[in-house]
Amino acid sequence: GKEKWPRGEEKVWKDAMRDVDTEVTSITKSFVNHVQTSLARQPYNLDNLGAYQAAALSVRDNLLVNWNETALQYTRKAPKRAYYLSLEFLMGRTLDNALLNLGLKDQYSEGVKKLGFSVEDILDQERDAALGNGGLGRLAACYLDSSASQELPVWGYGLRYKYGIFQQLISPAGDQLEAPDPWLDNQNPWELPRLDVSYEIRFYGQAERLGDGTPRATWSGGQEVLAVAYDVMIPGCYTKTTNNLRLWESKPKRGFDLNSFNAGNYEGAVEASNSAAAITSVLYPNDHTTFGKELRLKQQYFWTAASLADILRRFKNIGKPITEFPDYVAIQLNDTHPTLAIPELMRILIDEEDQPWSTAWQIVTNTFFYTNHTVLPEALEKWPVPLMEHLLPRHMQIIYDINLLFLQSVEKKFPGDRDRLGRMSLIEEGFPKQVRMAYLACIGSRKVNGVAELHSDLVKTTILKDFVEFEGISKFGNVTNGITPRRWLDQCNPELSSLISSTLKVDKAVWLKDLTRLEALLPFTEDEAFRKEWAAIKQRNKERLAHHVQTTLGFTINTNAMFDVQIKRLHEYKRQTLNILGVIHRYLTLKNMSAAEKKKVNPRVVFFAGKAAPAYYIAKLTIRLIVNVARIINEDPDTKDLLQLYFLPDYSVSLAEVLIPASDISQHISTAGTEASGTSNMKCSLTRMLVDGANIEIAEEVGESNVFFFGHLTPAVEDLRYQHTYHPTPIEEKCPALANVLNQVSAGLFGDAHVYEPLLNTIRQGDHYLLSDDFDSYIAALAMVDEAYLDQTEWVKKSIRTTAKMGKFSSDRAINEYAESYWNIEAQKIA
Ligand code: CJB
Repeated sequence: GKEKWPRGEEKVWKDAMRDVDTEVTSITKSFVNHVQTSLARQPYNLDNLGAYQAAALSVRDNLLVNWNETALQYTRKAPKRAYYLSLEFLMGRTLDNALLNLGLKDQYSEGVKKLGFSVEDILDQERDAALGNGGLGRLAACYLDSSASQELPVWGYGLRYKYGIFQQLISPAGDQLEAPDPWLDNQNPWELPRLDVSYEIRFYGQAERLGDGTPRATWSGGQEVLAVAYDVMIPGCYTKTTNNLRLWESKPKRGFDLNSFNAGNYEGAVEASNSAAAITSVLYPNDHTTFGKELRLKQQYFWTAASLADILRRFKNIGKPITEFPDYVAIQLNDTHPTLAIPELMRILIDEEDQPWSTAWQIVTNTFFYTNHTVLPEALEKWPVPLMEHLLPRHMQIIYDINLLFLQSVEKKFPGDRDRLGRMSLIEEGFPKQVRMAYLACIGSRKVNGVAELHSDLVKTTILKDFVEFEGISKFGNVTNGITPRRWLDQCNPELSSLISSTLKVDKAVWLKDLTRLEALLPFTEDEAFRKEWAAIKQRNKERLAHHVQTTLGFTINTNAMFDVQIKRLHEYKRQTLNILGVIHRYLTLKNMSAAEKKKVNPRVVFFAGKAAPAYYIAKLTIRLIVNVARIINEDPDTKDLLQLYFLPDYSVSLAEVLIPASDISQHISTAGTEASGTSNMKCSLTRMLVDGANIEIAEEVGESNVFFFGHLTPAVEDLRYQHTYHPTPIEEKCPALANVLNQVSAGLFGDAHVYEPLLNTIRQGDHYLLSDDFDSYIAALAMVDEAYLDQTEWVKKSIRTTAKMGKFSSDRAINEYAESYWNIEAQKIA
């Protein structure tokens, strides 16, 4: 039938349009006003997308008032500020988060309902801002939320990629396919273009030392492009503080080369313009890998140079001498991606501000802070010297100068230790020579930290060991990661949030900003009514996920089963392969069970979600195996009531928001010592895991009885790898259960007999990630989980206890540690 227009109550529409003084709220008026003016749409036939845009613009008006107020006060009071430089910000959606932080969700829900819309449908129209790959990018987003919520003067700086992380599709054969993510196609109401804020950024050209006894040089020629600012509002939770995330877009300095055009060369005329625009066109979809790609290096310089120019301009407005720069500015380097900021600030101070070398170095090393996010060797950035010399000739000179002085001081402290000099040099010998960015970030920073206790210890004892010996231990610290409880509890699990508020009799405005308050839930583990409600909410969240999967993928999920999730980037070190081989083991075991035995089995649904880097062949093969195992076992009448398996395509922040509240157990099963921290382990309330990353600290907090450990520990890893290389034991002998699973896959139980050999061979030969060492203990841990789940009362108690003790893992705690121990900045009350 025909839809009724207008939707909702006609009188409300009319009153709002006429702007007469009725009960129509200001929210309704501003919504309708945006429909008519900003969107130029007929109010009477507005669709959900239009309604989303109108709601977003109306909420944005609220944010802008606070955002201006915040900026004004920062300018007036000129407190020390911190800047978070990250090549990735995995923001997800904004509208729901903004409504909750502003405390306006109920009013908006009510308002749009009268106009004929449901707030859920409207929220669902928003596309994720997916300007990141995984944990590192999501951490940056959580830190922005916490900075604003803790009223700290922190801005983010990043790139405005036209295409975010690719959309993941699964082919009929089970392979990952990548499609572009044109997230800006529907316009983005959350950004403000600042065409007035732009900087010229140079590449290539010639650098010439003045040779006048100063360290100065000139840098000229080459290519110049423009960096244009786009600002994204970052609202704090129940506070006026609304910070800024400034994203740079590249543009040609001159849109069009008129000379070429007049000479009949149209292509030449647009070429320069295209190559400038290409710099911010796409997010590199790699995780934990480095590629020596010129365009990636261009991105890094473009972004750090624009951000520094902007920061410097703001500092100069205060009117203080340049030597006081570190008293007003702290810059956090999120991994090594922004390390070029170090030679860039040196260049500005020396060539443009005419500072002596030692003063410049003093300023630099008091301004920057460096966070390392991984000790995996393949992830440590190195740039070929010839590429650097070509693209950034002046910076390469400066890096050589930094290195010379640095090695001289090492030689002074450790006279004659040639090996040490070679190990510590910023330049790695070889063909070609390469610049070691982690070392440059380390020596150019005031402090260096890892992201969990275990990981920070590894940083100090492995990759930066020589630097600890040279610079002293006090420069090296730890800030254990955290997650924002606003998005990962209040927003994605609203029923649990209100149960907590009503049980604690504390407003969420309080406990959401001091998550240690959750400890007061502990006594309620003994309250049966509370436990029932807790379990009922979990059940409804499982049904919500099942509904989502049903409507998007057409699968029917057994919601009476335990939901077991592994949701993260696909990587060999994260061992999704161990998980899928464990699922196959379970399947084979079930196939051999009698009907009576099966009665005692607890049904389980295993979910995988995550993207693989497009060029990561083994990771993609793992996805293919998961998809094809799912096809067989979900159709097998012998087992399908007891075991289901799903690979949910296109993992994203928004999908995580549905998956996480529905999970009974989550898997964090990386090889010991390889996962720096992990953050999904903090998002899922009950976790099973290995002694790795932040999991140890989680177990310390929540108690070992509430987690499931298995496998070898970090100190054993090196020895085991040595054994694999020099005294390998055949898998048949070492781990018959695993050998059997591998053989079944090889034999074609899941089709494509030959296809999986390269994946299986990573285990049969070398087994760098120690699957064969940990498999038996992993299976035993899974059995313990089954056992524990049978006692539902105890299980729910575990879940409550775990949640109650997760306070430490709020990103508010983490950001306050950075603010106090690193940046030395203070909260600013915005009146
Ligand atoms: N991480 O997401 C990435 N990408 C990298 O290239 C290197 C590390 C992750 O960073 C997270 C935030 O610190 C950590 O929780 C996670 O363990 C690490 O793999």
